[in-house]
Amino acid sequence: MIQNLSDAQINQFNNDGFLVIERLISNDTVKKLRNCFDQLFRGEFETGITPDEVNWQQGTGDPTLTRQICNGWKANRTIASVVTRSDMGESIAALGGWPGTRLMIDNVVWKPPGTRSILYHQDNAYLNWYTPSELLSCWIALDDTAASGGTIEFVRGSHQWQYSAPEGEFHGPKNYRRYMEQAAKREGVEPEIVYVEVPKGGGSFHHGWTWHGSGENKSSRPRRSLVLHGMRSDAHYDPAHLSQGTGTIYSRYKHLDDNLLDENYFPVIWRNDGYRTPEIDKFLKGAES
Ligand SMILES: O=C(O)CCC(=O)C(=O)O
Repeated sequence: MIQNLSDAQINQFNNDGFLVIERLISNDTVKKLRNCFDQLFRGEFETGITPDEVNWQQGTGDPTLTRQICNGWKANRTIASVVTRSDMGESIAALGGWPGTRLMIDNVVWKPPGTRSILYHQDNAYLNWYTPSELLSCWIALDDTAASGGTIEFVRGSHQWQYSAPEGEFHGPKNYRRYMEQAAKREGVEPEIVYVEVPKGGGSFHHGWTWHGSGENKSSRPRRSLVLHGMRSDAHYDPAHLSQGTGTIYSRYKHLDDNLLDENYFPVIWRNDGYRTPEIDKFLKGAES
């Protein structure tokens, strides 16, 4: 259970665009999640549902790349039990000043020793297929993290930089900081990079406009993390931009006759009036209906 965030933490988040937290989940949960990572990357999907983006599988995936799956929660109830936690939804809403939080997507990320970087990017730059197109994320480490192990890194204050269109190869680019450094130059500032170095079970929250990425894993230990990307509970599809950014994938869940985000795919995990998508808890128990 995450403790309620203090005003000082919320102010720090507003100034820096991120907030590091020493403990988000228990060591027991870390252990269970690591097993799920093994299953998902072997192609074992407990619920029978294939995650929305399967970017790496054992046997076929490029061994030099960081392994990544998006929306592992639909395939695996243990992953779902973490990324639909109401306390995480409440913390995200408190940091964003939102009425509530929906799960927009999760990321299952596994960076074995020697594997390559993930491009520096701003999450919101890919998301104008919904409005308000804001994202606020909780990144959870499943291993002790260090700069040399390719932990996530943020540029302090970069959520306040001017808009940059997304560019470059996301998985394993040669220079993972390239576009962030160009943006810093346009801004006229020297980027201040902060590495998230936490024990397993710790992590960070970040703003959707904060520049972030992660380097090569130069250590001898794996670096695994689970990310809950939250959107505002009152967000809806923007029909003018459905085919932009990750809308090419997630517009498939749009209703024919309205712009509502369907709670089966984007569940409300916490709202300030006490509402939470009722199907979540049935899904977690494995109930069919
Ligand atoms: O875990 C990483 O290396 C990157 C994760 C990421 O891009 C994100 O959480 O938005």
